[in-house]
Amino acid sequence: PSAIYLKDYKVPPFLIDKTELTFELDEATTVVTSKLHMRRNPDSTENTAPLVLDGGEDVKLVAVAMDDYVLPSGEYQLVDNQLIITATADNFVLTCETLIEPQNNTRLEGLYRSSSMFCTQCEAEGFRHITYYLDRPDVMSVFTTRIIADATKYPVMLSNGNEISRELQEDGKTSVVWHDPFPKPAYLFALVSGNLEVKNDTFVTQSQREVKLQIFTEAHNIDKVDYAMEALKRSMRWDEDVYGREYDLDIFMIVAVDDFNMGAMENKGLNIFNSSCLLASPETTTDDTYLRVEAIVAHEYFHNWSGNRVTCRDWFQLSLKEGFTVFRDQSFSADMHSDTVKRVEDVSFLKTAQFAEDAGPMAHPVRPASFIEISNFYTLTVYEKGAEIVRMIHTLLGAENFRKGSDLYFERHDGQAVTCDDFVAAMQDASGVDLTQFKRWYSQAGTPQIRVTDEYDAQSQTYQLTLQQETPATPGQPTKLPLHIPVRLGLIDESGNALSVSSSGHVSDEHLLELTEAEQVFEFTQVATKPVPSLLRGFSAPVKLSYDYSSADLLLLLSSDQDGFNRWNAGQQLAVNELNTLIEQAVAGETLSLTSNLVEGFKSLLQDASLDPAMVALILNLPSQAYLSELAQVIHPNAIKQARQYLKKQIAESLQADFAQAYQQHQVTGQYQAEAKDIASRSLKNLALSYWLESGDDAAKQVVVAQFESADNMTDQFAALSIAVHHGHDKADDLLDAFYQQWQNEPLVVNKWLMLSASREQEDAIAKVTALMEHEAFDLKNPNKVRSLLGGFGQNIAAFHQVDGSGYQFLADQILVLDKRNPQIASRLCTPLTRWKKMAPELSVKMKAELERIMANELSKDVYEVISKSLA
Ligand code: B3K
Ligand code: ZN
Repeated sequence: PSAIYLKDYKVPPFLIDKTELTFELDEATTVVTSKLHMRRNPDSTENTAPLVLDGGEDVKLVAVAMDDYVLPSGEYQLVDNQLIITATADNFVLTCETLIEPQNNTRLEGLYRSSSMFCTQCEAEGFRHITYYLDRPDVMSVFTTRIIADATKYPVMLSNGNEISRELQEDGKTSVVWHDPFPKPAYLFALVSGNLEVKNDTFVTQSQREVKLQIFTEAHNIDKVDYAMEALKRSMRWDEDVYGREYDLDIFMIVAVDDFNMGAMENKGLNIFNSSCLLASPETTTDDTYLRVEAIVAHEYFHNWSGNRVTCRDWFQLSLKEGFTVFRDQSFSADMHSDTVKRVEDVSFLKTAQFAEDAGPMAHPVRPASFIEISNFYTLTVYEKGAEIVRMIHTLLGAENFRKGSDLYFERHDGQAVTCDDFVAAMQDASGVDLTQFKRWYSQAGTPQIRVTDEYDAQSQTYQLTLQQETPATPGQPTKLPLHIPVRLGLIDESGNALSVSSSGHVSDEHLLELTEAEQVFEFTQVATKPVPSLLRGFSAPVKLSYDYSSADLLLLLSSDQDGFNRWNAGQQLAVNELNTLIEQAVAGETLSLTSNLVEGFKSLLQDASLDPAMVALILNLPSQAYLSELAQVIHPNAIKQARQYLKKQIAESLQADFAQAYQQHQVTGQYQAEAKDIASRSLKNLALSYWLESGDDAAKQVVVAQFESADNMTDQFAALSIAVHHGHDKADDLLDAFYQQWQNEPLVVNKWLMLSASREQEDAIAKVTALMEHEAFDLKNPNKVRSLLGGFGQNIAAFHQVDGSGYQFLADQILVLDKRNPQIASRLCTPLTRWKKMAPELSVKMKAELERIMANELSKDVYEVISKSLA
């Protein structure tokens, strides 16, 4: 397999003005007929280039004709899944008939079967598995789609746009035609057909147009779509209010499918969702999942403008739509719930997972310069770091100018396929803010590090901050240039009061510094007393910032900073410092002992009634195994685990009474609601319960069982179960069994059970996971189940990191099996193994050996790219 490069981009030599498709649906063999109204692209210099259409090894060409002239086999070639026609006119209609096999499509790209229905997934390059096409996002076409099927089996037949006809044919089949007036690239094409139930609603847009809203599921799930429907309406309203964006078709449809490689897909007018990201009910869905459903419904809806009306020129520009849309959905969720809680959760995820990616062998810029398989680049870097870039633009421009910029972007590029540069240019042109240097964020990989030192002069009441930035080398990028980094900060005095100080003639208790040099000094005057700096408020840039805080400084920030995000961050830093000391002790084989006053800090948090319980829970939740691994120079998984367990126990024992009390205090009464206030109480209550049980109090044991048995919602029931499983409750086995018995007919709940069971630390964990793969609840064909079971196993530190390498071997075996069925899923499973260089030496060699074993096989492009780059 070979790489393709951004620098080689050329405009397409041909365009497709209209695309007419006919699907004669059949499980075994579906006939696809396409009529492509094509012409040479006047903007291309390659005016004698042959016509090259993309296909797939699973597409069988039956016939091809040009303007009704059926091409004999000598007048076209099939090479490497491409259809090549040398002699073409300037304008012509190309007709192709192809055969595809939906029921044998295990990659879940193109047209495939999911339980009883037909559905599609075409992003990024899935359309070529349906028929030969110019399968690239800068070829935008107006689609008309005819679906012919047996309506007794498949009464619902959907595609993009509006339904324009439905008729019964002479042969007894039904023929339905859909027309989408908005030109779109093939990756936004969708088709769904099945025996589905529908929930209907309407939305009246700001210009008073009535839009029909429909959510389709299989019959047994239709009672779980109310929350998604409400979330959709909130998203539609929010996009009008905040971005001035109105929905443009008369109908908007969402379909839930059980087998889906990712979360969801923003096909024009017909979003397709993984059922795990759409369905919700209090009894079966946890708070986290409720929020996720809302965020993903919003995300896919927002793509209608940021992605569909304005799309990407090429796949290197993926973050143009993904980074921007993630920023939009994050802002939406913040507005619906708590701004600070949302920011903490997003940053925590970024620092754990995206920072690890940016420091690993697959590190790449937000706008990658090359790839072997684009599916591998739907990454945390493109999505989450991409969103941070847009957020920094928002910070640098201010809300008002940012809105002017987004208005200009949508107006200037409506109906076009554009680049990240076009996005930045609109922001710059609308605001007058120079973003030239800022654009380096798109092309430089790696997490920048900022070192901060300070100096206070009491006499002149001046305070100086020196900021140095450096971005580490990443694969293919040995040296880096300084970035344009917004650093939001405030200064506080020793009692925790905000200091109003002057910087560049501007007096305020908060300032925005713009770091653009490798080293820069910022001066503040009128600083009455030696301050403690509260740096990078709200995490104003995706960087690793270090400043030599004392424990006392951190406790002060934790208790008094005006910025809620930085209070959390100070708490995290205190815990990280303590844990790192414990990890060192564990690695050295010493007896563990605490060195800081973290416990006292936590005690006052628990007793501070003025705080949002959600924030208290977030702060008391110890830094994860994964985050500590990201921070480590060399990862010692067992030492990290030991350190976390020890610290948790110390805190639990010291504050036993406080946790017992917090548990009682934060009970939620009344009907279940997925709203910030209740979610906050449940999160603190359940966190308190986990500490309380860890403290060894027998009363807590009974409370765990009682909560499991009496809970009227999945959040509380599953929290009780997880606590029992992870804290060695003697009833853990019974509860796991009871849970399965209760929920065996709810696949999404069973998936949670699979994940929890696989993550349970036991002597014979690998055998247990192997047995689960044979369990009736497991199905290798279903991506959600694979993710649950193998994802859970990845969190099972003792099992996955067995010193004999058997955990790695087990995962490698599964990757090899899955690669034959579904390369995208196989490739994603490789991630834990790619971290081998950072592992403790005895583990590192074992991991590497498994990578080499995988590499010795015939691999998909997807897995090949990840494994070969990891070994490089
Ligand atoms: N755009 C899709 C992702 C497509 C998956 C590619 N393999 C979902 C989203 O980001 O909205
Ligand atoms: Zn997206």
